[in-house]
Amino acid sequence: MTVQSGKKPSATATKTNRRKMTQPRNNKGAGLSQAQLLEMYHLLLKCRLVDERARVLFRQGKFKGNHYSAVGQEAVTVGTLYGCQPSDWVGPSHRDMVAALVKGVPVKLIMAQLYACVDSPDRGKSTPAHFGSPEHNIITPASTIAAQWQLVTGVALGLKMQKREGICFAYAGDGATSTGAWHEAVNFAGVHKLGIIYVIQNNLWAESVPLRLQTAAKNLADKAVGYGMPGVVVDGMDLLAVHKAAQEAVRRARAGQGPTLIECKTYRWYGHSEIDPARYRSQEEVAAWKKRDPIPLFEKQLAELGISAGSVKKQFEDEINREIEEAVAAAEASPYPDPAEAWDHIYAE
Ligand SMILES: Cc1ncc(C[n+]2csc(CCOP(=O)(O)OP(=O)(O)O)c2C)c(N)n1
Ligand SMILES: [Mg+2]
Repeated sequence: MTVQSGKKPSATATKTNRRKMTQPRNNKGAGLSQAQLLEMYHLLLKCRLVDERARVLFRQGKFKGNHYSAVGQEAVTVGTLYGCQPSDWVGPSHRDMVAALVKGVPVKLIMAQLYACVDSPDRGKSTPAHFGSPEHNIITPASTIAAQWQLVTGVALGLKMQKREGICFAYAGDGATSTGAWHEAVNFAGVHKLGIIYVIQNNLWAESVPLRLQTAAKNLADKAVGYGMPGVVVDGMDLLAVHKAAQEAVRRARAGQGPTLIECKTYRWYGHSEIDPARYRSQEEVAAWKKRDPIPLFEKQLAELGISAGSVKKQFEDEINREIEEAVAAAEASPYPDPAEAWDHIYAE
């Protein structure tokens, strides 16, 4: 059964209850304290600013390869990963470079990866979109769509067999759900009750393929029924709704009750990558989704909880931009690894 989650927040708080809610205790704040809500807001802004900067750097020719922007999808990343533990594992897709920020990775490492610097976690080996970091339990994205879910599922099986702490978060798009690898992974996790939160970022497009040519199913989360796990549909622009759905999935995973499939209805503002002008979709469609920008939506929710985002926004943006500037300067000053290193970490020694 698919559960619908993420209805729009109800009535605006009155002045009196707004004052009372400076430490939100009710359900509207998803059980989060004011400090936690502001931390989420900071992360939302950080994901946006780092991703936008990566787009500019790529177009300036500062790094090679490509960039797959997730601008517009930040509420999915922050909402699902906020509160994850260092022992948890993340399997991002090609679009989820900024997921690393929520896992606590400094911007400096991400820029080092984009520039293929000697100090990037993989020492310049992977394509820039494929950020992984063993130190942070982030699995380098597999280029083959949905193969990443098989890798994450394998990690979850390993954690279970070795009785190790931690759960896994796996990310993929709507297009990935049509591949055999996707179904094999989800089926296996259902059978073995693995601790995984599977997150589908349904942004309506897989490169130029629209969702209507991808599936006849009403909701992608309905596919969960076939694999014996809960399937949840959530408004992927609503940070608190995503977080609430994810927290229930996290609770199940930590309790050994198995995986959950969460479908987040979202949208990528830009083309599939920076070399895609996205002429296959209408300007009206893009404009309609931009109106549902997750950042102002969250600012409105904060206001309803008596928290003024406006009073901290500039300070947050300044802090983040400073970190970005330092990271870019470090990456530009850092050399490529020695070409002889290309053979390292390929064969067991
Ligand atoms: C098996 C396979 N087929 C095709 C590709 C090329 N490819 C890379 S991303 C992508 C689109 C994926 O769409 P979706 O899963 O919806 O994720 P999104 O890019 O929208 O985040 C394709 C076709 C690939 N990497 N692997
Ligand atoms: Mg897609």
